[in-house]
Amino acid sequence: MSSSVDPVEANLDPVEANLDPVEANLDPVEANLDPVEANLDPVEANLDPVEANLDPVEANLDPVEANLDPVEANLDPVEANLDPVEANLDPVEAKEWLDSLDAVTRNNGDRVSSDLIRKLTDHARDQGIGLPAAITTPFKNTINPEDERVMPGDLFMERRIRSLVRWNAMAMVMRANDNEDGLGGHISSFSSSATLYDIGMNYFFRGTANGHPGDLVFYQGHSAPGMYARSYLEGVFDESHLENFRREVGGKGLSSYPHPWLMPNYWQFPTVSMGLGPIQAIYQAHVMKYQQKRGLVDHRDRKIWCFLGDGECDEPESLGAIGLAGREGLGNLHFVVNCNLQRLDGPVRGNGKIIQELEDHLV
Ligand SMILES: Cc1ncc(C[n+]2csc(CCOP(=O)(O)OP(=O)(O)O)c2C)c(N)n1
Repeated sequence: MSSSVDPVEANLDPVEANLDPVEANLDPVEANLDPVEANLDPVEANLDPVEANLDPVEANLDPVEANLDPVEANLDPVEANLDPVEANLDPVEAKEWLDSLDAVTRNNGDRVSSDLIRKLTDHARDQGIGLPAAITTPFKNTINPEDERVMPGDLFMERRIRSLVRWNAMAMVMRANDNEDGLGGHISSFSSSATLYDIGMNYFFRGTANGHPGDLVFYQGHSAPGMYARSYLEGVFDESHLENFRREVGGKGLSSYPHPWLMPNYWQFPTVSMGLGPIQAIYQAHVMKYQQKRGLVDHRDRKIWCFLGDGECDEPESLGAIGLAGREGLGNLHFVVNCNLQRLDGPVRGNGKIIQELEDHLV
């Protein structure tokens, strides 16, 4: 059919009229045309790029949204924002493994699941399969609730004593700061470790009474105010000692930090230069074990406790000799790390996970 009439004006179907829909300015979707042939951007045309058979990279689509397997789409998993491990796994197979593990946990508990993973790991290692570095304990609570013992003491009285200790430590430091400009001293290290020390004092540390040689404790240097406040309640110090915090030179005062030269009858070890405590504790434990094994000194079941800060762990001395403790199996040594996530100059390892990172070194 030939006609001098414009089919659009004449309101004719352009397809029937055999017109190019692009020239006729028609929506190619309505005109039922292949957008690729019509040379249209499939995103504008609102077409599924998979149906339109377009390369999602050219179409500038997120392959995850386009529901494409990034491996097939030949994308860099990092650019595609995919976990590279997942990008390497068959998702169906991976899900089957995860479902199996969930079933074991549901039916037999966390511990059996954990043992199973350990067995699997040992098996893989025997086969020479490379494994990622492992974090091995559920740090939120390393003692399973069913294994927890009931605390034997009077918890309410212990809490009351702890509150008095905290209060006195705070008052002593604040007064020292008030009374003399630039004297310094702070309370935050002890604030975050008061309960740790309290549990140690009440249940674990042994003195020399009853003929026991006594445990050895390396206190975190900046937590000294808490130790003084407790000793005040025990009657070791009177108020004038607390009034002279950080002014021990005249005789009746308390040194800023632990040091046996400054307070010979009180402190056993110097600790405040960060890293000093932990490295001394490791070698102390090493020498004591050596003496014990050779029958030179009977230390019985003496323990060495080392309290340190999470920021302090960045000092090379802190963990530099920790391999020695592992190799020699120094079971007489306990590290207690006060992970309060802060240090004087900012957060501890800003974007890191300090508890897991330290666990990796220490467990
Ligand atoms: C070798 C050394 N460098 C610097 C200092 C100064 N300093 C005192 S406390 C502190 C940060 C301590 O942080 P952390 O170990 O996390 O203990 P917190 O007080 O947070 O419990 C620094 C850098 C120091 N005491 N020793």
